Amino acid sequence: MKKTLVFLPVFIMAVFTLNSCSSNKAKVNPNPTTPAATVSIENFAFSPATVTIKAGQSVMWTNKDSAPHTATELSSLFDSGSLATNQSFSFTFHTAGTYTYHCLIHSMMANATVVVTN
Ligand SMILES: [Cu+2]
Repeated sequence: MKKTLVFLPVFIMAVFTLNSCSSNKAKVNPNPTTPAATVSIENFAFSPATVTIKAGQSVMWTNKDSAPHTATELSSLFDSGSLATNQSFSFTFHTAGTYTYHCLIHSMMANATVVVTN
């Protein structure tokens, strides 16, 4: 008997939490699905090897090779995982800086960078 009464206040709290979250969203990028820069992974290279964006914008990588590749930041800030042919990966950068990344599968695919400015 007592157990059923416990769940009601929890349910009411959950509804209130959901409502208060949706009304107070920070809008950094009004359309995060549109990347500010795109990088092709082609012929075992990142092209272009350096892209420059602003904080809050995103970069999209697309693998154009038949071999799988990754786009992996050196300290694992982002990691696409293994991308098959024509698969894409996007990442949004919130902090200015220079981010160096490589492909985990092919060691010669190194020293590509994303430059994020304020
Ligand atoms: Cu690779």
